[in-house]
Amino acid sequence: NKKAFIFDLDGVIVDTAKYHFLAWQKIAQSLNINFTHEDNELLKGVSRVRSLDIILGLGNVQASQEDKDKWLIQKNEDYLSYLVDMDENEILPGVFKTLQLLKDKNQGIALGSASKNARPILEKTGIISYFDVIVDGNDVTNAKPDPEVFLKAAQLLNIDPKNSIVFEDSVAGIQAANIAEMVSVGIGEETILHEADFIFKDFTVIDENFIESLITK
Ligand code: B16
Ligand code: MG
Repeated sequence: NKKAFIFDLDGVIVDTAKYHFLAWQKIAQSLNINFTHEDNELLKGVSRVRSLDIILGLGNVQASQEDKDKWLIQKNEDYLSYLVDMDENEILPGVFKTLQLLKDKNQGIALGSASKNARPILEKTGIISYFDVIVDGNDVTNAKPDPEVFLKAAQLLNIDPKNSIVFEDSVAGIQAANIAEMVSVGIGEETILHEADFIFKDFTVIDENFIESLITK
């Protein structure tokens, strides 16, 4: 029995959401827009371009394409500066164990991320070799909650969407998995991710029995 296990990146494998937040907050502050941690939930799993539009919307700010392009570059440069010192210590608890378990059980492992910075992050943290397939923000045209990123990952693994499991920390990502008719596993808070088929606070509470039940389902 071979299933596709598709992992989101930010907020599931690494806690880069905090760096995205810091970088967006600088842009928001420079535009006098109040941008809170709560607002940041809206940006999780959402593309860079769409994230900026959401922030501008919060402040009712209209901007030219030229300005937007400038802020997008600024945001990414700032974000990348937080990643310079990134190493395997930034892998969230229980992730290595889960990836190794899936490898031992000969399962398909894919990345399904909206981020255009996914590959360097996987390289720096030393886990890129676990992934049979990587689909990221450079490979898709439709952002989550569109299921394109997950469907593409399953297709590249040659596994039916119905035999695919998605680990996600964002509402948009859970919705994408549900639309694709994949099993959705929320990593984070129950109050936020209630649309998921299963919810766990992190990978330390995901045990072999649960993984085995997904494989034999
Ligand atoms: P980048 P994920 C998403 O990654 C983040 O959750 C989201 O906050 C970010 O805007 C998006 O990637 C784009 O990232 O600016 O690096 O291309 O959660 O889908 O892995
Ligand atoms: Mg995420």
